[in-house]
Formats: sequence, structure tokens, C-alpha cells
Amino acid sequence: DYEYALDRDCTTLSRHVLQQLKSFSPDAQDLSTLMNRIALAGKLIARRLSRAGLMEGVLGFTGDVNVQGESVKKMDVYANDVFISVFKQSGLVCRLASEEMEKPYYIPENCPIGRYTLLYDPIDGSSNTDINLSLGSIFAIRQQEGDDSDNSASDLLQSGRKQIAAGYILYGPSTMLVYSIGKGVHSFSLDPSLGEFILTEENIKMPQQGAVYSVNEGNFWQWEESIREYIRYVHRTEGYTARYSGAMVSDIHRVLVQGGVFLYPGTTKNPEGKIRLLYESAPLAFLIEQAGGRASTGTQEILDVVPEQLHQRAPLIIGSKENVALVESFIQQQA
Ligand code: AHM
Ligand code: MG
Repeated sequence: DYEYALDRDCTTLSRHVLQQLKSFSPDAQDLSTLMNRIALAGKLIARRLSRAGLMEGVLGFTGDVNVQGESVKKMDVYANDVFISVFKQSGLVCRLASEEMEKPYYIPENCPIGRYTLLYDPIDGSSNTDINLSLGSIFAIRQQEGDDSDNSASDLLQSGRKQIAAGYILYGPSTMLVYSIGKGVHSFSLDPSLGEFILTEENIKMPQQGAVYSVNEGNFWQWEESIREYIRYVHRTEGYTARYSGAMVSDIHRVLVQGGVFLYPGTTKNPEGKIRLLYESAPLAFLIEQAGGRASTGTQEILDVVPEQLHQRAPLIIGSKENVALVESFIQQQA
């Protein structure tokens, strides 16, 4: 009957955040506004992606190289600017830090009142951009601590436990937003006809074990022996299946729903791997822990790692509890 459908359609993202906090306190209002702004960024990015093949100037590289030494795509720049623009108007966020910017970006007009920092990866899985495959955006919100008058952003160099909220947007066949404010994990689907993210699943709990292992096996030759041993084990054991999309948000979304593990291990050349802590692994770790899973470097919980730099990387093993523990057992055996 339509009453049920109507009730469901009315559970928009901002409503949901307020319900979760069971209050209309200033903090709850702030978080609801922040999530609403993130949703707007997601809608703008999704809209552009959905027309990418039909418009000039959307796909391809800009010709620049970012702070990570990676070639920048036009969509990376667009998506980065979308977040800045959206938060310029929020009043709440004084500072943004992203994969695409060497230093945090300040919005001085917000700083007298804006108590939050947004950390984000505007486009996760950039290599999927030009081939019309799934992409993501990753975000985390932290309280801004200290006045940061020396612009060092040193208050960001704290563990992932300092995150107030985190989540991702998945640009797949439909656009989804998955978030947590420390009270479970909830997913929303964008209804393009309403222009709203509507609740699809509340309090997602992931399986404790799953068949999927998601890793770029092309890096086999560069891995530490312990990771190779784990992969050899997987190859000779029944019940595993490989999935790797090139966009960690979609791979981790699969793991969230079906169980399993996603890995981006360190290599002999880059012991810290590829994935950046503050705006990639820590937000995803926050979410996966809230769903009953785990995220580890192999020797430490991702959420306990205290970064020394804004763009610091860390090895990442994330997913179902049992799968993560198995990978760790290989790493710790070698150590
Ligand atoms: P990006 O944010 O620059 O796109 O990098 C992160 C992405 C992950 O989404 C993905 O899992 C990984 O990098 C793919 O890297 P590789 O091609 O080395 O496997
Ligand atoms: Mg990224």
C-alpha cells in the first residue's frame, strides 16, 4: 500500500540525522546541515557524471599532477571544487582538506563560527572516470580544535577516533550515500525524480566472514612475503572469489553488503601502500567498524593510527572481522 511507500519516501537524509540524534540541539542541527551539504555535493557530481559522455570538457586529464604525484583528471578538479563551493555557503565548515589539495583550504568568512573540518576524497577510483564505471567520494567530519592561527592544521594529526561522522557516496547504476555518525551505518539511494537521498537500509550489519577478496594482484611481485603467502592460501582454498573494480568505494560497498575483505597492502618500495589515511582509510574504517567489521594496517587498528602528515598513507586491510583477522595472522607470523 502507498502509505508505507510514502513514509519511506519521507525519510530523507537530513530527517534521518535528526532522528538519530533524537534532538533538535544545535549540534544535531549542525550535523544535519553538514550531511545535507555533502548530499548536495553528491548530487552535483552524480549529475555531471551521468552526462559525462555528452558534454565537452568533462572527461580526460587536465595535464597537471597533484600533490600525490598522480595525473589529475578534469572530474577530480570539478568534484574538489564542488565540495568547496557547497561548504562556502554552509557557514559551518571553516576548513577543508582533500586528496587534491596540498594544504587545507580555509573559508575565512566561515571561521568565526565554523567549528568543523571536512576531509574528503572528491573522486575515488579516478581511473574509472573515462570508462563509465563506478566511482566514489569519501568524506569525514572532524571538530576543528584550536584556532590554527599558524595554519599547520596540526589538530588534524589525530587518530580516526576523532571523526564525528564519515561515509561515502557511490556513483554506480544508482547513486548511494552511506554514512555513520557513530550510531550505526545507514544507506540512502538518490531518487533523481525527487532529487533526494531516501533511506534504503538502516543499521547495516555486515557478515562476519565473506567469500570476496578484493586486491590488485598485479602488485604481487611488489608485496611482502606475508601478503603473498595469504594470497597463495586463498588460491588453494575453496570458497574465495576475487573482485576488484579499481574504485575502493565500490569494492568496499560490496564487502559491506556481502562480506569479505579489501586489501591495499604496502609494498617493498612503498611500505605504506597507496591509500591515504585521513580522507580515505579512516572514514571507511569508521563506517566498517560501525557495521561490525574491522580495518587494520596489519599490526594496528586503522582508527588508532596517528598520522604525522596530512597526506600520509597506510596499508589497509578492511572488511569482515574474520577475513581481516586471517590476513593479520599471516602478517604477524612473518613479523
Ligand atoms: P584515487 O583516489 O586516486 O582514485 O586512488 C584510490 C584508488 C582506490 O579507489 C582503488 O582501490 C585503488 O586506488 C586502485 O589503485 P591500483 O590501480 O593501484 O590498484
Ligand atoms: Mg582516492
